Amino acid sequence: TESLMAQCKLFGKKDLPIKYTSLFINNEFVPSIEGNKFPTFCPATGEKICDVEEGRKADVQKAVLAAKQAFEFNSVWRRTDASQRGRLIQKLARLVERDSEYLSQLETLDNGKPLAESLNDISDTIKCFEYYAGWSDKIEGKTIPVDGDYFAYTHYEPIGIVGQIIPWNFPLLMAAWKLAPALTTGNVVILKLAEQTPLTGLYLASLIKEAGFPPGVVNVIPGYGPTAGAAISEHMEIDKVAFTGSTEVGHLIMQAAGRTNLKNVTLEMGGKSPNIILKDADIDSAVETSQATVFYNQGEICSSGSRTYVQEEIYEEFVRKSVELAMKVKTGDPFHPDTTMGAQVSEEQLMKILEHIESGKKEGAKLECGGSRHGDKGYFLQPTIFSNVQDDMKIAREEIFGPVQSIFKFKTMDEAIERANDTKYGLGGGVFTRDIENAMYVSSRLKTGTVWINCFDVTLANTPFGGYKMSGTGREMGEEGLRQYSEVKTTIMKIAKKIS
Ligand code: TXE
Repeated sequence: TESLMAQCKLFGKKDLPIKYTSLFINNEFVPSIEGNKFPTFCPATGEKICDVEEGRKADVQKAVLAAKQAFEFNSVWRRTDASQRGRLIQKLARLVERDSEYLSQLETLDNGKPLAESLNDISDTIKCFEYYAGWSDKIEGKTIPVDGDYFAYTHYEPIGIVGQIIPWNFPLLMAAWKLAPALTTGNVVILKLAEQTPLTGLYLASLIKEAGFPPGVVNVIPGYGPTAGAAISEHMEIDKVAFTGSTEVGHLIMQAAGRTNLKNVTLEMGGKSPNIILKDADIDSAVETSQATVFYNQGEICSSGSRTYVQEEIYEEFVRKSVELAMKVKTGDPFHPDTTMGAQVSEEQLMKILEHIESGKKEGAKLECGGSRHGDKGYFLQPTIFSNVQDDMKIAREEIFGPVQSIFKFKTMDEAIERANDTKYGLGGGVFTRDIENAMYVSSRLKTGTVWINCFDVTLANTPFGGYKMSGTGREMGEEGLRQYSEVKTTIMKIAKKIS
């Protein structure tokens, strides 16, 4: 807390040094080719922090050339032992740890989330690098007992040049989720940062160089989606694109891959995750966790449990307790240690959330608390709760991506399951109950990539994460995450007179 107190004094001051604002190509920080720059803003004040070099198509091309060279046969990277790749990633984890105080401040400045949450992100970032570092020399193929005089085996090879496009809600952590599995499997990367939050990713680039990765292995491009992002997804020499962001842009990325070189695509997109509270649940814990999943990170979480389904017997009590709890949220200065909710990332996101709130009111949901902006500067919102939400309302169907809890009432478990699955999304889902049979019954019927039982939004480096339906394709994290960055090669060799 003492260190947090010291850090909170920084708020509003412009003395947090911003060290890196240019593109990172071939282990050098370089200006953009066309000389464009774009501003990045502090969401807590609405003020500009600094200008950043804006990467476009020509810069992506330059990064591809660097990556291509780094991936040539006999390059330093291709000749690096798997265990050494792991050591480099471990080193990167240690450097992030060394600079975690600075990185957390920079994240809070650029993204608007409370400092304690930025520190959590940094800790998860370190765990992600550590976890994948350990895999580097443990990714094993098979020998396969085939018929005839043949010897057959498989092994995993890197896919090659990988484009990665990340969002702004967990800027550093999303970079780690993308980089760690790609690097442990030996790929080379072009990482496009979100235009709203380029600063921590650029700082990370400097740590990548310091850790000792060879030039061209990781290239980092700050820039916009329709220019830099599209240049990646359309590039004929990029072998794979991994994306986290809106479902709308996910469509564009898959189309771009389809139009061009059919590059391998993994997508992690939006959600409208159901959270089912059965009447026998530990109600206080269910209230607290259900709220945390929609208020944490200002509600800017793809797997947020944004549809809270509560069984009718406990509905009134659940709503009342949720409102009481929301009253305790401390919104404001994200550098202040008491703050539990920071600012939305941008004015655009703030406006989008306010529009959703208006539509909820208009369509007849009951606004229990919040519903407006908080304060007169920055992009803050009051924590908001709607009850009596109906399944056909806009706030029940579309991703809000803000601190808005929608509480629905249901009668039977089967009804709740059916309504929970009635969505185009399928990222996360949850159930709160003390009955193990009901927990397993619901869990097996939710059409979602992850199900949480008596918890929500627990995401770990070791467990796969991703979506069913229009929430995604492919998985990140865990052993599954490695497969998304590997080609499996089968080798079949003729041998003389095979015996058993
Ligand atoms: O997302 P975009 P936005 C959801 C959330 C949010 C909504 C819109 O509901 O309110 O999406 O947010 C890059 N080709 N999520 O507009 O545009 C862009 O530069 C290639 C959920 O910020 O999808 C950024 O790097 N790339 C989500 C990244 O895509 C393109 C996190 C995400 O931005 C591109 C963020 C293009 N044509 C938003 N256009 C999650 N799943 O966690 C944009 N980009």
